[in-house]
Amino acid sequence: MRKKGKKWFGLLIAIVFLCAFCVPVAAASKLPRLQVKGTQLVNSSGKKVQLRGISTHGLSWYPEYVNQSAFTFMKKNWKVNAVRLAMYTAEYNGYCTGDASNRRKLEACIDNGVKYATNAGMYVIIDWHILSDGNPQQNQKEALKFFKKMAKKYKNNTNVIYEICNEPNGGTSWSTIKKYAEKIIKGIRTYDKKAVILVGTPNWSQDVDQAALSPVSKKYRKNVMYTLHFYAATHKEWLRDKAQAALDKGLPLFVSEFSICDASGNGGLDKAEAKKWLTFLDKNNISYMAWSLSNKAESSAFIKSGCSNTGKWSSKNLTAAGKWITNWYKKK
Ligand code: IDC
Repeated sequence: MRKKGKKWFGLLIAIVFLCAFCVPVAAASKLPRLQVKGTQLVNSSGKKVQLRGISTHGLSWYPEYVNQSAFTFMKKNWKVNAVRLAMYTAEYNGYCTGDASNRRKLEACIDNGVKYATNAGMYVIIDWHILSDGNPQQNQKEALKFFKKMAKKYKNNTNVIYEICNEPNGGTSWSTIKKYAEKIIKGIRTYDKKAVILVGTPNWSQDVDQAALSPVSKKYRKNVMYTLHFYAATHKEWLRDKAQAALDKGLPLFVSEFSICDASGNGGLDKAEAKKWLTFLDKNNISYMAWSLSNKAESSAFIKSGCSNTGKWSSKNLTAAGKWITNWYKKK
């Protein structure tokens, strides 16, 4: 009898241990891991994948849009399959300019964003949103620390993508960006060997042709894509020509931010040019993320400034850009 009791006790202990170590803390993503093959984003069985989604505005400005109801709604009703979490580094309570409690708030917002995207069945981009800090080396130490922390935390989340510098500008050269990128990629790969990493390009992520002449070194090239940003009322055929030149050289591109107004994020919409852009991107199976999920009084915002809903929007709640872009998404 005593022997039998010991056996059951042993089994119980084993089960408790197994549960403690095997049950994940948050729901794991069921989405397949993505990888980069040539210029293409593909899933684990090599099938082409195109992400079409929406970027938040700055997480410090509009954290209220990071909620489960909003993310599930966008997936179901707008047919998007990805969301980008834009965390400014310098502007308005930026990660590198705000205090420690602000950092904790931003990291909590990212944790929640990843969780909500996972529950909704979407891919999620963690965006280090440099802007007035146009040279990414300015906050390289913080960036490295941040991305190592993220990579350690999310290495098993098959739906997480890292965007390491939104828009280098102010004359920052590709060779400077490339040096920064290699450092950060190395840091991420210490923990996360597989996730897709997006690298910004010179001149507000427009000069992809320069990156194409000298991509990051072979050692760091796996599952890396380069970002191209456009605002349809400002950036036209000449920027698509740069994109085509980069593609011709074999550079994998990802449009992690675009809108159909002008580059200020405001002004009139150019729907004809927007149609040309998105047709070009669809033809080349390039992923794209629209700016922005907010109700700021500017034409790039999806939600009307008078609307306080932070989810379950009706079409009456959407701005002209919000309507046009969600209609485009829904058509596919
Ligand atoms: C803009 C926002 C605006 C905010 C400003 C901060 O729309 O509300 O006050 O940033 O400087 C980008 C940037 C993106 C810009 C956007 C529009 O990545 O941060 O957002 N834009 O100017 N690149 C081209 C355009």
